[in-house]
Amino acid sequence: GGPASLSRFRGALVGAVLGDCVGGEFEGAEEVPMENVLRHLNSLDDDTKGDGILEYSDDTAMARCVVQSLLTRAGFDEQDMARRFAKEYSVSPGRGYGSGVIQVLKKLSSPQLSDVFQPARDQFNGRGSFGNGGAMRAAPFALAFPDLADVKRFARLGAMLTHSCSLGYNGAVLQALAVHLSLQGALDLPQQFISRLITEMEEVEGDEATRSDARVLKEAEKPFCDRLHRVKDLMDKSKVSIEEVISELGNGIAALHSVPTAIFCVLHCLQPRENLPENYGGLQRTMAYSLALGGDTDTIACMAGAIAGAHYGIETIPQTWIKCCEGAEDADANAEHLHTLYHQSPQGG
Ligand code: F2R
Ligand code: MG
Ligand code: MG
Repeated sequence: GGPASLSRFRGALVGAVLGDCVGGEFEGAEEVPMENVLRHLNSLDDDTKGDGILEYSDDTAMARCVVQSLLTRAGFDEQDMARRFAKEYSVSPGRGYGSGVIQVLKKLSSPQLSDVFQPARDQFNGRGSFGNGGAMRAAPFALAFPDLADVKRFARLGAMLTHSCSLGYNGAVLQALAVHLSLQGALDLPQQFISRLITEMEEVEGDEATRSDARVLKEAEKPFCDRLHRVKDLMDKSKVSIEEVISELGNGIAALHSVPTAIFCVLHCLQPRENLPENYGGLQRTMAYSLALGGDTDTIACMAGAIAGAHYGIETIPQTWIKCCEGAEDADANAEHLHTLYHQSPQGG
């Protein structure tokens, strides 16, 4: 499809759910042989499996809240979104939430709460969370707002409801920017895509909060820009090992150690790769590769799935995979509503 086509919207939202559902199998695993990944993915083609057999986790649970809030309020409403996060957690607490964020979700359900951003600010002795929980649910912001400045602003605020450390919310901004650019067809020119992300993040990370958090956490002055430069260096190499990707970019629960990794997974899988099946399309390659990195596989595959889905479109996702994943059909329907909202905006064309 062309820029911001319905196919790309559906691919992005369904790709994210698929990543979460198929990635859950390996979350936390230190080493994941590709053989095991392919066995897991091949099992999705087994007709005897029930519908929605692979359950979604917190990644999708929170993304669904973001989508419902953006659609119901026809834009960003922090009170409404916070209420939905709290309600979702109270109804379904067993979705594998991070151990810190649970405190925020409990506080957000208090009727006495006047500032919905305060519980997030109180996390980790006032330093705020740098986990990837803001980034894992950031894709819908790119599907609701056609204007780049809005995508940045609302992805940041949406993440700040649970993640007040700049290394947490800036990861969400980067993820939303990657989906936004992919939706426009920017992955047709991978070098320009990564350069554009670096340019945007130079501006995003140019503030005092980023400088101060980076200093305290002993990271580079602009941590995400530094990682994106590493992505660029890895792209330029003819051969890259899994070990190298993990040591350069990470595969962990911090946004800094997972958002640039997800972006690399998408870029690396734009072309066929030696150890991936020849009959796989680009989105399937991206899923398999993300899982083979181990670590925070559900979240890395979820974020990579959104970016890749926005590039390849819904047609490249096997129906058998969609059927196996809880929430994938809902995501498909919601993508259509977001597409309408996006194109209703004056910038949406
Ligand atoms: N939590 C998981 N998976 C592991 C266990 C699953 C569950 N217990 C089960 O077995 O079912 N996955 C999900 O969590 C990640 C998103 O986490 P989020 O929302 O960012 O949570 P949190 O608690 O804010 O941060 C995660 C951890 O990061 C460390 N951390 C964050 N900020 C810190 C800081 N300023 N100082 C020190 N540590 C900090 C803490 O260890 C947090 O617990 C996704 O992977 C999702 O799939
Ligand atoms: Mg999860
Ligand atoms: Mg995870």
